[in-house]
Amino acid sequence: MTTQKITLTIDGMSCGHCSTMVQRTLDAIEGISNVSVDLDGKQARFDTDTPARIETAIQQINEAGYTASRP
Ligand SMILES: [Cu+2]
Repeated sequence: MTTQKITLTIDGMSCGHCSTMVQRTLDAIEGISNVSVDLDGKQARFDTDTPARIETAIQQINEAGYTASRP
């Protein structure tokens, strides 16, 4: 399988706590690796070789109280 580098736009993060929450949410999803969250840039990046995990990531971030979308 091919590893894809994914970038999501994350709205609603206002402090380090928020970016930590998004980081932990993504780290907890199986099939996602190399997570990094950019608070100022309003972005989260990760690698996955399972395209379905992108939707999982968006859903979990939204459930955590932020708004994720693909740019
Ligand atoms: Cu916050």
